[in-house]
Amino acid sequence: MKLHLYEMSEQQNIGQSKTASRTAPGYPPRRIDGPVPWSEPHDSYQPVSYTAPEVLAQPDWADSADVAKARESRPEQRFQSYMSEVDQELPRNPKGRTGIEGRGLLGKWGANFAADPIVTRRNPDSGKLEMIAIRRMDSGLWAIPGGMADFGEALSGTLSRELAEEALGKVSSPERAAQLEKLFAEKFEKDGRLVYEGYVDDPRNTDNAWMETRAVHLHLTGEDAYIDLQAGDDADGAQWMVVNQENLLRLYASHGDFVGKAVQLFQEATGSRVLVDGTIA
Ligand code: RP5
Repeated sequence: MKLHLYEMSEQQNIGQSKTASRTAPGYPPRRIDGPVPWSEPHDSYQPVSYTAPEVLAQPDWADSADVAKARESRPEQRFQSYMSEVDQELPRNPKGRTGIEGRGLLGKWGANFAADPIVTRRNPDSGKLEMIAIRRMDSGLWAIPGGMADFGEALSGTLSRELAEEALGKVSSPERAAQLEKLFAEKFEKDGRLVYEGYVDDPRNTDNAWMETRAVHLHLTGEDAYIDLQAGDDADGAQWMVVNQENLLRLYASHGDFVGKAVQLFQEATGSRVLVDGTIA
């Protein structure tokens, strides 16, 4: 019996799956395979402290090194999150210990917010489900073309901007990319479906700074499904990638889980089945 695609990942708890790569560039060794829930006793836990020099230089996307000052700069002087209440003194990773304290490469204390556009099509020749994927320069891993966002910000514009920058050639063909960005903003607004909101098991996460995202699915049909992809600034590859089990397991961070969830909802909405090799039956 052929298993349906989503059955491969539905038992996984999103945000808790172990990623292939736990190390971000420049990070010291973590010594634990986290996140390990805080509720599990660990008497000798000694995280290594690391905040990247580019974060400490405090560019406009980064907080002050003084966590109290960072909190004061937030709306209502509170750290925000799509998950549980954040500890207001020193934000603490809601999934547990990571082996590193400080902020690593992440600019914000607490949650660092992103938006992830999951754009799919049915390949007219192969009949398989495909998604827009980019290869990240930091890890060399294929990923959803997501990017940083503000907490709670309107998503359509952010999703289409990230897509244009990373996969539609905003730098190499700016006029074409601008048209597509507008088109996608309208499509996300009308047909985008929020499939996930919360923690990302990102290799940059630390005990005090972590990624959270909102992932939105958009399925393209007709002429829109033939869009050519061009890698942008932060990517050295862009492709229509077959949504099969092997590819999902290799995606960056929790991205395979997000796509699995999008596939599940797609199946429910259309009454179709997506098989393990990506075929839409
Ligand atoms: C991941 O990092 C998110 O899911 C999103 O895809 C991405 C945002 O970070 P950058 O691509 O801007 O580095 O955690």
